[in-house]
Amino acid sequence: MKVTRREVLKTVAAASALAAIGVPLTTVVKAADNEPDEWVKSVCRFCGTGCGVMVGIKDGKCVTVKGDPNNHNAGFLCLKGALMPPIVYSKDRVTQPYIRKKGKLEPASWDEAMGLVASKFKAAIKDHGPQSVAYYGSGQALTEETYLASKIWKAGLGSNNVEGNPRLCMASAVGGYVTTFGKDEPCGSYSDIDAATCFFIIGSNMSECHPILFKRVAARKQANPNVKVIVVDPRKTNTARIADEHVSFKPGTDLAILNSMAYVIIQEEMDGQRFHNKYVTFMTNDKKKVDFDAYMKFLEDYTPEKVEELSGVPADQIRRIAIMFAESSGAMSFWCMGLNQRIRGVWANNLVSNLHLLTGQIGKPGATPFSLTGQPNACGGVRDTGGLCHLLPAGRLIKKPEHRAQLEKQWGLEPGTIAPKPGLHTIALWNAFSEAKVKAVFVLCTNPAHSLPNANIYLEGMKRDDNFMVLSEPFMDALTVKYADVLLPAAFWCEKRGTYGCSERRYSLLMKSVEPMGECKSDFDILMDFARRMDVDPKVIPFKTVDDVWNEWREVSSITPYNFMGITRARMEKESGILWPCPTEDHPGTKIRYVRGEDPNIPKDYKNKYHFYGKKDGRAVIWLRPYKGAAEEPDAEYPMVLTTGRVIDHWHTGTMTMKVPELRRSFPKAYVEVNIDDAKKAGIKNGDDVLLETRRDKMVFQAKVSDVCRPGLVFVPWYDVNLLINKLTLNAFDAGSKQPEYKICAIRIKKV
Ligand SMILES: Nc1nc2c(c(=O)[nH]1)N[C@H]1C(S)=C(S)[C@@H](COP(=O)(O)OP(=O)(O)OC[C@H]3O[C@@H](n4cnc5c(=O)[nH]c(N)nc54)[C@H](O)[C@@H]3O)O[C@H]1N2
Ligand SMILES: Nc1nc2c(c(=O)[nH]1)N[C@H]1C(S)=C(S)[C@@H](COP(=O)(O)OP(=O)(O)OC[C@H]3O[C@@H](n4cnc5c(=O)[nH]c(N)nc54)[C@H](O)[C@@H]3O)O[C@H]1N2
Ligand code: SF4
Ligand SMILES: [Mo]
Repeated sequence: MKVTRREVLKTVAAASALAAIGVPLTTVVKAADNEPDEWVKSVCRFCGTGCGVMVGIKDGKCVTVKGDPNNHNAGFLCLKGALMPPIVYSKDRVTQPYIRKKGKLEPASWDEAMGLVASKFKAAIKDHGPQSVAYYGSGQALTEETYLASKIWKAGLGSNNVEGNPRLCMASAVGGYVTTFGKDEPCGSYSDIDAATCFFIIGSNMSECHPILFKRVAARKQANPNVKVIVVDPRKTNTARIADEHVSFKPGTDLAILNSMAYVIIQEEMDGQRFHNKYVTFMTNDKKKVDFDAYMKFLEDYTPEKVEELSGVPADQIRRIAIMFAESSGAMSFWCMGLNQRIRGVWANNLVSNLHLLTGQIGKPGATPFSLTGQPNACGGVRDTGGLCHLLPAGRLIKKPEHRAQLEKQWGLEPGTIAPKPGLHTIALWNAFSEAKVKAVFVLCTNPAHSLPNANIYLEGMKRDDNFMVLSEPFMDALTVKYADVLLPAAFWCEKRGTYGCSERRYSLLMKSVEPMGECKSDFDILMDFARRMDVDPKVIPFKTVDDVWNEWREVSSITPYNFMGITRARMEKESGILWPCPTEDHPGTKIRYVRGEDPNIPKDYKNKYHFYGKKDGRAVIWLRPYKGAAEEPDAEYPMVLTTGRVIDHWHTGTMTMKVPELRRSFPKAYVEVNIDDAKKAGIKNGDDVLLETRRDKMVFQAKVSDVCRPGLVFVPWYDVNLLINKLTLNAFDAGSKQPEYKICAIRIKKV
C-alpha cells in the first residue's frame, strides 16, 4: 500500500480551513501522488456520493488510488476511498469455489459448484414452480450485473423474486419521488450545492456518510456567510456541528415537524402561490384531490405549539427554520436513512418535497429536494434498471400490462413472457426462505446474515437443510459465508468493468485495471454461466460482454424519459460521468429535470416553464400526510429508543473497511452511545459495560457517554460482526415501500 495515513494527512492542508467550522480533518483528503506505471479511470466502490478515482497500477497490481480531478469530486476522496488497495489483496479473499459438505465448506471446481447450483434451482422450479427461486442483489453490483440478473429471473426463469439491499435503503425514497412527481430519482444535481443558500439536512449524517458532498456543502457555507444550514436529527452528529439550527426531537416525530413548517410558511404568507396554483395538486392519504383551503385546514393540527408538545422542539425554533427555508433564495434538502428506514418512510419523503412544492423552491439552481442515495449503484443498477420485485427497467411496473408488453417487444420475446404478479419484497422473501417456501436463493454482493433486521429469524432460516443459498462474495469472513451452501469467488472492484450511477443520476465507468485473483470471476460472468446452465432462452441473454448489456440498456431506456442513448461507452471512457436523461451523443447531460430548456423530455415550445410529466396532469402532488408514530414506541417495560447507523470509517458489515489497519484502528469495536443525563441516572460511566435489551434479544456493549444522543435515545453502529445489533432491531416495514424501520425500536439499558 502506497498511501499511508501520514502521507494522506500531509496532503490535507487544503482542508484545514474546513476544520475551523467543525468538519473533521479525516473527511477531506487528497491522495498522495505516487507514481505507478499507469492510471486507470474508475469510481470509488463505497458510498452513493460516487467519487471518481484513478487506480494506480504497478506490475499488474493495484497499488494506489487518487481522486479523479475531472469527476464531480474534483480530485478529493475521503479515507475509505483513498485506502481501497489493500482490501483487494487481503488474505481473506475467496479465490476458488466451495461447496458445503457435512456442514463444512469444501473446495470445489467451478463446474462442480455451478453444476450443483443449477441442479438445485432446476429442482426447485420443477417441484415448486418459478416462485420458489429468488435473486437477492445489491446497490453495489454493477449496473450491467443487476440488469442481467433481473432479466434472467424475470424473462428467463419466470420469477419476479428479484430483490436486494436497496429495499433496506432507498425504497422509501423511490416511493416518495414516485408518489410526489410520478417518476423516481432526484430532479436536481450536486451543482445545486454551489447555488443554494439554505441547506435543510434531515435524517442524514452527511459528514460521515457522504463526506465529499458534505465538504462541498461546508465549502459553500464558508465562502458565503449568508448560507444557512439546518440539521434535523435526534443526534448531535458531526453534520450538526456546522448547523445554524440543530433541531433535536423525539425520534419519529419529524413528520409533525415538517407539517408544522408548512403551517408556518402559509401563516407567514411565504408560500409560492403562483407556483402551487399552477403546478401542484393537493391530495389526501386516500388519494382524493382537495383544494388549498383543505390543506390549510389539515395543517391546523400542526401548529408549532402543538408540535412542540409532541416532538420536544421549541415552537420558536420550528418558526425560525420554516422561515429560513422559505425566505432563502435557494433551499436544498438532503435526507437519507433517518427518513427512509421508517414505517412512515414514504410519507416522510413526501413531506420534505411538500415544502419545496409549497414554496416553489424547485427547479432553479440551488432549490431542490435531493434524496441522498446510500450505495454507489443503488440509483444506477437497481432503481433505474428495475432490480426490484415490482419493477422493470426505466421505471416500468410489472403490474402494468402495457409496461410488460412494451418491454417484451423491446427484448424480442413472446408476449406473456414476464409473469404479471410482482415477486416477494425483501422481508417477505427472507420470511419465505426461512420457512423453506422459497427453496433456492442466489445472493450476490450483499451480506444479508449481517444486514437484515431482527436477524435471529433469518439466521435460523439460513441454517435449514431444506433450502439452498448460493453466495457470490470476495471475502471469506463475511457472515453470510457461514450459511452459504455454495460459495463463489467474486472478482472485486478494480478486477472488472461496468458502470455505477450515483445519487445525482450521474453514470461513470469503472474500467478493469487488474486481472481477478485466483479463480475469481466477475458477477457478470457468473450470472451468464448460471443462465446457460439453467437453459435460459439464448434470446434472453444475447450478450458476450458487459458492454453488450450496457448497449441493450441504452436502447431499452431510449423510448422512456430515462433515455441513456447519448451515454455511449466511447463517451464514458473519455468523460468522467454523465447525467441522464441524455438522448444524443452531443447532449451534455441533464442537471435539472421537469424544467423547459433544461430537461430534454420537455418540448422547447412547451407552454409552461415546469412540466411534471410523470403525472398525467403534469402537476406534482402535495400530500396531506398525517403524523403517525413508530411501529414500536417506548413504554414502561422498554422506556428508551434504540437507533442504529454508521460511522465515517466503516462500510456497512465491515468486510472491506475492517481490513484496512488505519480504519480498523479508528473504530475497532461497536459501542453504545448514551446521553450524559441518562448515563448519570443509570450510573453508567464512559467505558462501562451496558446491557441492551429489546423484545428480540439482548447484548452487552461498551458505553460512550456524550451529548450526541438526546436523552431517551441510544445509538449503536452496526458494522461489528461480533456485536450483531441486528439481533435486537425490528423488522416492521413501511406499508408502501416495504422498507424496514431500522431507525426506531424500544429498548431498555442497564449497567452490568
Ligand atoms: N461511512 C459510511 N458511509 C456510508 C455508508 C457506510 O456504511 N459508512 N453507507 C452508505 C449507505 S448504503 C447509506 S444508506 C447511507 C446512510 O447514510 P445516513 O442515513 O446519513 O446514515 P445513518 O447513520 O444510517 O443515519 C442517519 C441519521 O439518521 C438519524 N435518525 C435516527 N432516527 C431518526 C428520526 O426519527 N428522524 C430523523 N430525521 N433522523 C433520525 C440518526 O441519528 C443518524 O444520524 O450512508 C452511505 N454512506
Ligand atoms: N441495523 C442496521 N442495519 C442495516 C442498516 C442500518 O442502518 N442499520 N442499513 C441497511 C442499508 S441502508 C443497507 S444498504 C444494507 C447493506 O447491507 P449489505 O449489503 O449486507 O452490507 P455490505 O457490507 O455492503 O455487503 C456487501 C457484501 O458484498 C461483498 N462484495 C464487495 N464487492 C463485491 C463484488 O464485486 N461482488 C460480490 N459478489 N460481492 C462483493 C462485500 O464483501 C460484502 O460482504 O444494510 C441495511 N442494514
Ligand atoms: S465520499 Fe463516498 S464515494 Fe467519495 S471517496 Fe468517500 S466513500 Fe468514496
Ligand atoms: Mo443503504
